Amino acid sequence: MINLVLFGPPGAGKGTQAERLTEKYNLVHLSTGDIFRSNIKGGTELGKLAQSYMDAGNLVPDEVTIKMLESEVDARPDAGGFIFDGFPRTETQAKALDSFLNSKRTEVTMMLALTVDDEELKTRLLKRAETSGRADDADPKIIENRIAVYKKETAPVAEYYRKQHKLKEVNGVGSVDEISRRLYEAVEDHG
Ligand code: B4P
Repeated sequence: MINLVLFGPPGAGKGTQAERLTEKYNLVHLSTGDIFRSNIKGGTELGKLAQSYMDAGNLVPDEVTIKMLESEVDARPDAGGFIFDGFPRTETQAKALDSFLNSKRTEVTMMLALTVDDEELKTRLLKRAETSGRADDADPKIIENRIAVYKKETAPVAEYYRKQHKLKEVNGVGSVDEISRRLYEAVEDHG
């Protein structure tokens, strides 16, 4: 079983690359951002709770996010492996994921961390705002906040996996195909 954590700042291309990795390695793709957005669209209680955090560019509280992720994993007992896209985003989430997967006698295989500079992130997100309809993409101040939250709360998660010798950093600047190739190499290098 292979379980990949796809990591990186907002707009690094996690969603874009997760689709390709999912297909290539026959994994189940779980994007916490997508799950929250579909709950917002469906008007569920979870969506109502998540919306104010997301629109402001803040993280949804750990307790809610962890519970949601675990029930998504539990709903797919036949999965051959997962790609966690946008999760974990805090050290508390990372620890919860470890103990949850351990209880299922599996573990995170590796974290693939996309590195992209701040200017490129802002350009990509503002461009996406033209078509995404996402409030968190449209306002440069909210984008700044998302990047700041990433640096303060999320970036330390990479160190958590580095200590476990599971961190692979991949240059996230270039064409989508080039980046996919770098990611496949990183996965296959692991053996
Ligand atoms: P996410 O949905 O995870 O979104 P993201 O950080 O915006 O984006 P991603 O990196 O996937 O970008 P994409 O591929 O689309 O999170 C949104 C919010 O949800 C968070 O702020 C938070 O509030 C909440 N949330 C989610 N998970 C949570 C958690 N675990 N805990 C708490 N809260 C959580 O790429 C961006 C753009 O770049 C696209 O337009 C794409 O076309 C373009 N692009 C991609 N690759 C490119 C390339 N190589 N070159 C040029 N452009 C490229």
